[in-house]
Amino acid sequence: MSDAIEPIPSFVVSDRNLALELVRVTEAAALASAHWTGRGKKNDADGAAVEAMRTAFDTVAIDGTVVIGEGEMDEAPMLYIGEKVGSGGPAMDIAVDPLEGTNLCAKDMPNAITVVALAEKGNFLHAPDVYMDKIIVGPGLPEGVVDLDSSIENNLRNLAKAKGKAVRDLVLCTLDRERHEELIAKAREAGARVRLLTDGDVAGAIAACLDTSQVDIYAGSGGAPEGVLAAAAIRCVNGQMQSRLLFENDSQRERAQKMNPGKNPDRKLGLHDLAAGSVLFSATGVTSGTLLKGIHQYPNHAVTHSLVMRSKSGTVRFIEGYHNFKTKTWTPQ
Ligand code: VTB
Repeated sequence: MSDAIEPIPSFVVSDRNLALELVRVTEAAALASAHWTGRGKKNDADGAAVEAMRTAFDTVAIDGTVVIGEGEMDEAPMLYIGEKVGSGGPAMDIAVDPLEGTNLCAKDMPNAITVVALAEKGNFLHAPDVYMDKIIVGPGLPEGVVDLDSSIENNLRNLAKAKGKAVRDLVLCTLDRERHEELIAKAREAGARVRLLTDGDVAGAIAACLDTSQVDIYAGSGGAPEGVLAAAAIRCVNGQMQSRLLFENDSQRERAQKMNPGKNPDRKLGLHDLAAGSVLFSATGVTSGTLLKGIHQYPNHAVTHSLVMRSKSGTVRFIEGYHNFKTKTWTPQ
């Protein structure tokens, strides 16, 4: 019998290491955009995050393709859909939102985060920049306890029963938008509390899966690309999500069809339709919120707070980073 130690399969190694590499990517974007916190300039904040994230990707050992990014090649200079990133390695698809909540950062309001998710090639929905109807609950509940096509009253009733609570003890989270007036009114009429977000439905969706946030359910429509990022996170914590793309006209529907040939663009999408296979997720706080603390700035250093997760192991890590401005290099080495 040989004494040789069984080698760990290469994907497991790269997968584990990549999770930590990804934190550096979201940290870099958060540190760059934090310079613009509260300065009322959302485009500058976003631009700084995009550039820092793009640069940070240069040192990540993957052969990455952006599938959820800053837009089409002709509308975004960096991190556009189809752009190749990484220094070489396994073929991976990348979903990014370099600054989720540009307004939140510009106005120094809670919940601005930087976000990256990674999947093996072909495992993220190619989501066009349209709205997506979403419903999300956390782990440990019977499959299908809530349904996108059910009324909010029914969903709240079923969820309360499954959680052994009364509907009045439930918190529903949604974006504060006119289009959600009916949803909000009906949820309140049914007895639930409603937590309203001005922006940032990725953080809102994840909140529904974490006990600490005191959110029981996320519902409503937000960006479809944000839906894919949320799905990657929800896969890692074993929550439930159902969604559907919402089209305002035929050309939006045709675009979705072109991006996902052979698939009905109006179909109900389960969690695995959005993010399948093994996925990794990382987010870093820019401004403090329910999910993460924001960047804390000091004269010679800054502190970052990040959340890193892997679907394969289900491990959730909260990572606090101390960044020394005297020794830190801002270019990849
Ligand atoms: C959400 C939210 C984003 O857009 O997706 C939302 O997560 C949806 O669009 O932070 P509307 O603002 O049109 O409702 C943001 O608020 C901004 O991208």
